[in-house]
Amino acid sequence: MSKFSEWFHEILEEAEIIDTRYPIKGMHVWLPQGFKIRKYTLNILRNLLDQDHEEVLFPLLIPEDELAKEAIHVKGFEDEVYWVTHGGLTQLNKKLALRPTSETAMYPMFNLWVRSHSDLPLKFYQIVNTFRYETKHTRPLIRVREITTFKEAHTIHTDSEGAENQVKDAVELYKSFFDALAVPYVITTRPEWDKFPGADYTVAFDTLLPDGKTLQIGTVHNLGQTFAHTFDITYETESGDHQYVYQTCYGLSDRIIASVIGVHGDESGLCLPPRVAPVQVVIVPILFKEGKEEVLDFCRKVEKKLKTQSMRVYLDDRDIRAGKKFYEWEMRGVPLRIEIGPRDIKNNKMIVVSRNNLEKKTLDYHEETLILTINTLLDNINQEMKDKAWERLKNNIRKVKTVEEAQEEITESGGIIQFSWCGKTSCGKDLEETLRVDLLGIESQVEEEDKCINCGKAAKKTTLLAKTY
Ligand code: PR8
Repeated sequence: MSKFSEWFHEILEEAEIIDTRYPIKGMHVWLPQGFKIRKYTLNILRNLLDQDHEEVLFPLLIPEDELAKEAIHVKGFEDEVYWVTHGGLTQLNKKLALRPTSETAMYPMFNLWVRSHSDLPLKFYQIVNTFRYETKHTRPLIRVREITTFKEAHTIHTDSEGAENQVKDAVELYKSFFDALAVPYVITTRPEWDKFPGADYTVAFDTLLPDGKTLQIGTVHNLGQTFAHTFDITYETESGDHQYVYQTCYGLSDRIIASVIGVHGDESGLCLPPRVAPVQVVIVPILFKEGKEEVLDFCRKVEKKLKTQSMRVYLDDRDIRAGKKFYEWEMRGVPLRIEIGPRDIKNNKMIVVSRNNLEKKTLDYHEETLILTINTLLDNINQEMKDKAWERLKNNIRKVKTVEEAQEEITESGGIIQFSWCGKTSCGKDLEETLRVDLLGIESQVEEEDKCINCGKAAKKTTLLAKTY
């Protein structure tokens, strides 16, 4: 197990995010602290989606014949489906699948819902659990068999341009979402052999974890008309013809939480972006025998004041050493700590410590401007976390000109390798095998003509590869 992997498992336990002792492999329990981080993360996501999507909720079970209808899709998932075969002691006539994703649950209903061009576009999403019998090594939040936080959006359009534009919109939406979490990413079009089963193409977001491996944290799929044909989803055009729709879908999972934890954490533990931290500000009174009540009263006043702005504040007045409290709140990733002692009250001062860099500052205390001061500090923390994470990602993308160079970089530094590729499947797969990595995909068109690092033929694409989770 790598050092990061160990750190990750330990912090999930120590910060009470997930309990991994549930007796089914790949299925875990969200603990209250983890559940809160998840809730605030989903609040950001819902706010973004609700601007032009409708939230819905479909059943968990999918009849076998519906799941089997779309041949390419079912082929992609056949090894991963859990089946319900019995109701009590009675064997079911028709097996029921636990959704691995909900295309085949939703699209038979879309067949009933979509009538006229004037109904379109339609944009739905749901946040549900899905089940995938993963055979690769499972890891909490990263590769699970019950994905507890599966956000899936599904859209329907009259023409291919509509679907194409929706892919771009979804990419923008995910950018805003990951920016709010201060999580950096690379965006690529996945190679043919790694696209979503049934999609025309797949665009993916990957982030880099501290051990130099990338984690796919979001995907956007252009489904074209494949599912529309399979599920006979048509609309009446203005002139009265019937046309098949165009569709997209895009998904996120528990990995969004894994990325927040993995990207920002450090040797002191979690480091949470203010917007998703269950406690954003902790107040620690510095108590001496004398003047104890006065300090506590003052701290309560500060707590009350900050709470009026619905800031998530906690006054830690437990009767234990302040140092122990600092250690604990740092481990839990609370973005800002305020320390107030008797001398500070006398001098109209307070000490603030930012979790992201553990820097300590003494500030003037003014009741009127307290909220503004704290909000500014939280905003700065978010920005600093974002800058630092982006810098680390950028510093770990290395351009190579030869396969040997790629090999060297991957072995010595890990991270993401940028190179030129002719675009042929055979060359791409060759590289994956030789280097024991995954091709993340095509980043952009190379401006100048270049040569494929594998076959030496003309290359029109810059591509990224990495060791992946
Ligand atoms: C779709 N259909 O399903 P996708 N554990 C954690 N995260 C996972 C796992 C797992 N076992 N498997 C996949 N993910 C489309 C889009 C509806 C919505 C993550 O797409 O199969 C992937 O990293 O690409 C991906 O980002 C997301 O779930 C969506 O899965």
